[in-house]
Amino acid sequence: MIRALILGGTADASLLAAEIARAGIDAVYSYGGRTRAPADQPLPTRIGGFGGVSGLADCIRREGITHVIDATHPFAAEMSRNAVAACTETGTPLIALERAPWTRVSGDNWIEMANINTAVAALPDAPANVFLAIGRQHIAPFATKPQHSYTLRFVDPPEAPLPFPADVIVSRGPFTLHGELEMMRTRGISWIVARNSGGDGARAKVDAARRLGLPVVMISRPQLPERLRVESVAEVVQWLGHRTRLGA
Ligand code: 3Y8
Ligand code: NAP
Repeated sequence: MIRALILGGTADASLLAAEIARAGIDAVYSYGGRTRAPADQPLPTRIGGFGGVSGLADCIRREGITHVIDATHPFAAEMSRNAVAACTETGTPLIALERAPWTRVSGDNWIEMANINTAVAALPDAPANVFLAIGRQHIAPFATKPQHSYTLRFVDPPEAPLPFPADVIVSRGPFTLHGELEMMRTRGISWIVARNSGGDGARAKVDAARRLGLPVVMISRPQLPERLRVESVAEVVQWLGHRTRLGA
């Protein structure tokens, strides 16, 4: 009897949850508890960390989980690493639902950097109008370049003082090309910093930057351990041994 644990928190994870609920597969959806009001899911939902690898392994045993689906974000590296370790420890089948990274197309002006710290170095010394589209958790390193005027975008209003003066847009996405063009034009944005999240929910800013001829500091994804990885909901549902209406 299948009982799946979905490590969620992304648009793809929501699509997967809908398909799993429709197929009548027994499953639990899991959020890390990063946002105040995460989207409702059509499955029993838990919110908050597990307590590391051992906490996740205990949850798998306690809940009688037979399959784990890592549908977290490509930058949720610690969760993904813990999932590999806990599933190895408990002998639980694991699959990752992970969208392909965005690839540069003609007209893109990307400066590809390995991580946030090197991304700061990629910004010019001369003052610029920088849109940091990387959320809330990893903005502190940009305090080392206070000459720029920064626009940030958070899911929830900031609770703590910001590490540097900045204008904060509060919006959870997904975002549209029209909305991104409007925002960048009215704010006179001249540089963008983004993570290569992939997927459609956040790529509008990359398309808008191309349209406006703006440079994008594109932060590459962290290295993750080897694990079974697919890019479609249908492949996950098939892996669970079910057929889907998605025609797979
Ligand atoms: C809590 C669940 C949906 C899902 C929306 C996707 C699309 C918008 C792109 C920009 C980039 C960013 C950020 C982003 C994207 C979708 C998707 C995606 C980027 C929610 C969600 C949770 C989170 C956590 C949050 C992080 C933050 C990152 C904002 C829900 C809305 C910047 C990643 O305040 C915080 O602590 C926020 C933390 C991790 C990165 C960061 O370091 O700040 N996502 N985002 C999940 C949980 O608790 O388990 O609230 O409903 C999900 C979505 N985020 O319904 O369509 O790709 O799936 N999320 C990045 O790409 O750099 C926004 O602004 O252009
Ligand atoms: P992370 O740094 O990889 O994980 C840090 C810790 O948060 C994990 O070790 C785990 O705590 C807990 N955690 C993370 N995701 C969880 C989940 N889905 N269910 C239960 N616990 C979870 O994670 P993150 O990058 O902060 O991402 C947190 C959530 O936001 C994830 O659901 C992710 O899909 C979503 N998200 C992240 C990004 C991003 O840019 N990182 C973008 C969009 C959505 P314990 O060790 O205590 O188990």
